[in-house]
Amino acid sequence: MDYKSDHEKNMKKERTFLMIKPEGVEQGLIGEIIGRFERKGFKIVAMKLLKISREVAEKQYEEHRGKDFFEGLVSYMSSAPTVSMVIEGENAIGVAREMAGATDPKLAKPGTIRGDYGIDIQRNMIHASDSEEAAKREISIHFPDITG
Ligand code: 3AN
Repeated sequence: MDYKSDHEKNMKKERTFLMIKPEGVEQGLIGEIIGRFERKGFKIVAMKLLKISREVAEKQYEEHRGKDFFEGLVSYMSSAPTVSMVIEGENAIGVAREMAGATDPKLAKPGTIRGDYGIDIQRNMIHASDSEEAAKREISIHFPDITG
């Protein structure tokens, strides 16, 4: 007999990958952004602040290779420090995407990170993995040594 409610059955403990983009670090919004995820109940399981290499930025955005914004995006993401982290919690992938908001800050709702702080479609403050597969792939790119 399964006594879980439908709501509970739809909950799934997940890990997702987040990155605070250069403008977030530059504007002193690291604490504000991380705080949102902590207050939502997510646990930070890995985190680092560094200027990523161009190679890592290319791997991160591999699916966009060939698009007109790819070159600008990888140059930008490897131009200044970013904060990479892995968070864990119920439905972390979908919830973090909702908290990030629409890709274009002009269209992102107030109350979302991009809606509140995003500057433009490239400088949209945060990256959040868009699927289970992407989360796995991105965690392994940025945290190859993660255990537990
Ligand atoms: P999301 O980050 O919301 O999943 P994607 O996967 O479509 O959005 O795009 C990845 C990243 O590429 C975005 N976060 C943004 O920084 C950048 N990007 C997307 N579309 C454009 C665009 N038209 N011009 C410049 N940068 C873009």
